Amino acid sequence: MKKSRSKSRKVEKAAIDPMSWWREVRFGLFIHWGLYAVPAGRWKGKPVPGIGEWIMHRAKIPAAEYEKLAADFNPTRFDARTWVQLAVDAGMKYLVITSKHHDGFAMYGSKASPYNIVDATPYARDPLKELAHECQKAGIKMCFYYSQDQDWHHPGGSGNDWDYPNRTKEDFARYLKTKVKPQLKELLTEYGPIGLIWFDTPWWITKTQSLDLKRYVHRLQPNCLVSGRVGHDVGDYGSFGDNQIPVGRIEGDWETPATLNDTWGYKTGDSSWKSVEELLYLLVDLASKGVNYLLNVGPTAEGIIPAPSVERLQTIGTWMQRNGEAITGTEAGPFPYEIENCRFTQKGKRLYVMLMKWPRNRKLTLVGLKTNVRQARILTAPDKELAFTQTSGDGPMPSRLEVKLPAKKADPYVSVIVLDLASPAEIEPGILQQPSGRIELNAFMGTLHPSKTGRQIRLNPIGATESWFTRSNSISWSFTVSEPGTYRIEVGIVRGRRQPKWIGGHKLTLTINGRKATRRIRAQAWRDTPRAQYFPEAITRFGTVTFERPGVYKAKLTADEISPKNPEGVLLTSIELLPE
Ligand code: JFZ
Repeated sequence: MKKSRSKSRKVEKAAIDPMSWWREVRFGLFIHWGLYAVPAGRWKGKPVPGIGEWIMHRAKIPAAEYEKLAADFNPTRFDARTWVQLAVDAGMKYLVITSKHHDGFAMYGSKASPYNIVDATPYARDPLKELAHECQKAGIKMCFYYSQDQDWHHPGGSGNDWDYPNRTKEDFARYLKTKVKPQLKELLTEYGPIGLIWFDTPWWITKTQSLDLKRYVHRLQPNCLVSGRVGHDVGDYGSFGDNQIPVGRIEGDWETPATLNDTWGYKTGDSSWKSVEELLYLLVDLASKGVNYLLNVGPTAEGIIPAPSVERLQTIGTWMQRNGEAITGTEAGPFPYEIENCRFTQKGKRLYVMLMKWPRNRKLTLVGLKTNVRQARILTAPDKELAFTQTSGDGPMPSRLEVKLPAKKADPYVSVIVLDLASPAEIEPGILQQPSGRIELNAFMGTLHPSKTGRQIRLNPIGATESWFTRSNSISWSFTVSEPGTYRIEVGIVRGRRQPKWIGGHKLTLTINGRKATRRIRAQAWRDTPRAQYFPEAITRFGTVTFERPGVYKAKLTADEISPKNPEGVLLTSIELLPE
């Protein structure tokens, strides 16, 4: 997978690693709140498609018209303590709120621009000051989202081509100097200690300007982190795309921003709320991969967080109060790949096994864990030891652990089994056949064979292939079969970040155990993964393969034709071999 991006920043004054709190917390509250909550997804009586905070852009509303919304923005029902308590009760340890989104409106009392909630609205109070105070009292980190690049109200900001079609690079540099840096200085000198600045959409900004902003933030508050979207990979940690989730454990420090429905800013019409199961599954999935989960709410123009958001966060909080030990302060699990129905985190010699569904056979079966288990318990029933058997690996048969489980699942949503080990978990290397018989050839577990010239196959941040545009690139695997037999072959191709919807069309050839199968990539079925809602993975069936005996086998995937319609090339996540 992509090499670590977290560069340990040499900060003379900071005695501790500024990243340490961030790695500890794992779970934060994102808040998108601004003038866009007033129209709430409708303009001139008509619904405006897309995410709510983009209404000015989607409806091409002139800045002179949009700014009149300020006169109607009076969130009298806002209560900072209520919002912060919601985060605390949900087990969230940092709060990131929009101080200025792309519409250019500052949600705090800014002297650098009169276009702000204190000077331009009847509310005339500074909600971020009140939130900062409540966060400090509650002991959670106050953080600010700041759109450093897009600013649809400023002639120098990017993104508003309908009012400012002739904006130049010099205008943009002036915008950074006269609005962005003065506002960052206000946010970093008037609101107490700030955990991080969440920059966004680095479209126009140059690498020099990104580095300058990062250094500016660190000069004002050496321990304040800078998100990956400051641009040009110079952030203190990596930011995935919205709702983007890696396909396996990932090196370095990464965060996934995610919505509870399909919008960040409030929209009256968006009721596509995710279920608590989905949200908890994402929490444990991301924690198992060492990724922070920044989950968003979009408050109304009155200052109220919508009830469906509150209900979900409260239910997550109940789960966190019982099981949070498996999330907060843990590291990514020891398995580099996803295991069906299980996600893992670890802390020293303690391994947390998080079960999405309670096994019908009342057994937790794991293969590949080399380390001896000393004790097995249910996290929420620590006094009751669970019986287990453990066998070491022998040739093509990997080590195997079986833990006997009670009939009743430990939690209505995700149950946590604690394994206390003789030493920190050690995993058998390579691709192992799972207890269900499934063998998964993940792209990030394969060997890439880049072409000698031209664009070369590589892994993208989520661990799928990208930049695979020519036939001279390929990928191969070596894997262990424990159970001889015949297996269905399913190739998974995911939607790319720059594609409005999933695109197939490639013609690929798989050579496995001496047989070749060539297929045109199309969506014969869809994989059920945590990524599916936003990044669907289509399955193309490549027939079957038979293994006569246990042992190590090889596979290679080559491209005969690559569809030019796909701007990111062949986006392979994995090939699954499933028992017939
Ligand atoms: C950006 C904003 O435009 C949006 O309004 C919201 O604030 C979100 C959290 O961030 O949207 C993005 C930015 C980057 C990607 C996708 C949406 N990306 O990299 O795929």
